[in-house]
Amino acid sequence: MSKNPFYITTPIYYPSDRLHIGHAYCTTIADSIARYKRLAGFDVFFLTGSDEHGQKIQRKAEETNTTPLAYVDKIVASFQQLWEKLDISNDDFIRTTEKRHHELVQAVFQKIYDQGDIYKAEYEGWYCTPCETFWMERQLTDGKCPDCGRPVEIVKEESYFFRMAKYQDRLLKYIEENPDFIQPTSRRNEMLNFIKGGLEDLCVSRTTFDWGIPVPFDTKHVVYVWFDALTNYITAAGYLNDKEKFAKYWPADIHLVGKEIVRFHSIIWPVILMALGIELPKKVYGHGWLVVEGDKMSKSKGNVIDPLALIDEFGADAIRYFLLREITLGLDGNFSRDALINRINADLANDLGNLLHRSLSMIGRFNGGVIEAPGESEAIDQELIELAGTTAVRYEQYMEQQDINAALKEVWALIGRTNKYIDETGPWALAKDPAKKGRLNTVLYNLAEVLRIVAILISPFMPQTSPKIWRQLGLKTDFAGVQFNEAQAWGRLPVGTVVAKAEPIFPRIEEQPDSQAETQ
Ligand code: ME8
Repeated sequence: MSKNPFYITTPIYYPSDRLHIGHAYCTTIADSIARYKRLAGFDVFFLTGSDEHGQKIQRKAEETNTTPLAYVDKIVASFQQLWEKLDISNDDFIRTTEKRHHELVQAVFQKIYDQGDIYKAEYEGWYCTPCETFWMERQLTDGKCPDCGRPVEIVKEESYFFRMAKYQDRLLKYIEENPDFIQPTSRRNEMLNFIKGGLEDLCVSRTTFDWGIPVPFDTKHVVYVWFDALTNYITAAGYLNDKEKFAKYWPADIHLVGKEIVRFHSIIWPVILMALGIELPKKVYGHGWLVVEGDKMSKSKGNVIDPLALIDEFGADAIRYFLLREITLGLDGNFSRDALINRINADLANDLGNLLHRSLSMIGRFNGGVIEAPGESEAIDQELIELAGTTAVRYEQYMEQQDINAALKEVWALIGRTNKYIDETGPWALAKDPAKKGRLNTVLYNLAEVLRIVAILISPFMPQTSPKIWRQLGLKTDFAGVQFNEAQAWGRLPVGTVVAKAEPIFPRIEEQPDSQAETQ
């Protein structure tokens, strides 16, 4: 039976600088959704990449006396290194400087021009280079970019324009008829208001610099970097080049992006697709921003958090867990070292780590490491088994709505309940009484079984931890082949399994909350 396809993307990040924890946040969310979907049996295509053209990159290269390509090559290598260390399971990495993309952008631009939706005129207005965005005088805030607050510069040049205004009514109707298209709802409302304010035709070429894809029929122009960048999503899906792949994966299921670029993805991108006669993506999800100790990250403030340093210090899974658990998707969230350490100690070392350690130690001590067949059962066991069942059901519902935070809370509620189950059933007391052997076996089996289920449920978030738990439980199957439905069925743990010696999976971090070790 062929699997259902699922296509998810992150923004393609600018290689103007190394990536920070905010980029790692977005990519971790997308990776967790992709991993969950694979676990649930989907044929997943997960794409990330780099957005390498434009004035901002050209200027950065000039400042460092290198060519733009040499400049981005180096930074893109650091992206790839970061994704590897963070255990990101992307299926493709697209660079907009690749031939496959260059050719596709030219073909798309030509097609839209040929059908009369791109025309030549003169652009006179403002441009924010850091955001690579055109603004009209009336849109500026105190003469500055309304998105980032930085100075804008005047641009006056011959340009090609894309007839966005023509598509305004169709776009509005589409958004109104598809309430899921822009999420969360707050972003959807913003976009609806923006469109109702009137769409202007968009300037889609530049002539005052050359680091971009030349307009095929007028090569003194380069294609506007956002037009070029957005198209990456169809390049990688095989548009015009791989019919079968494109038919399978397009339309994308989710474009996950930061809230500041929802506008590009839910207005400019759909109109490009409408002009091409291609279906629109199913969902554009705008996640919130990560701030650091309450402040926006910026180089000038010196508070930019390097994810590589954090991974080296705490491990990828701890960082992934923190980002996913601490911040509710769609809302802004705070990154602080203290909060990170608290989460590692409380949730990972204490709750999860102790559950594993206590359970395996008891199976070792009382049953020689063998998971015996359960004996007598009591109401408290039934309650635990039911909770494991409802946890998997709710988890699935939350993950289908991309509510990762809520899914994690469910898993931790099960972990918390199971730790309490140990205290309430008191296996150490049962072990002293030979008449209670059957009861002891039931409790120990249930503990191991909850851990088996937990290992599956946390695997999209903590891909290195799950196989460790699996191995410690003595399970012989390869964790990579596990499917989500195995977490929904109680009693899959084979009787007779011999557990390994308990090894701590998350050691406690002993650091005073006020100490400031280097993470910058
Ligand atoms: O906008 N908190 O690239 P970019 C959370 N090239 N997420 C953050 C963040 C923060 N503080 N800072 C950045 C671009 N991000 C374009 C995209 S797509 C066709 C082109 C994440 O390098 C967030 O997902 O500026 C945001 O949308 C993205 O990085 C912007 O990355």
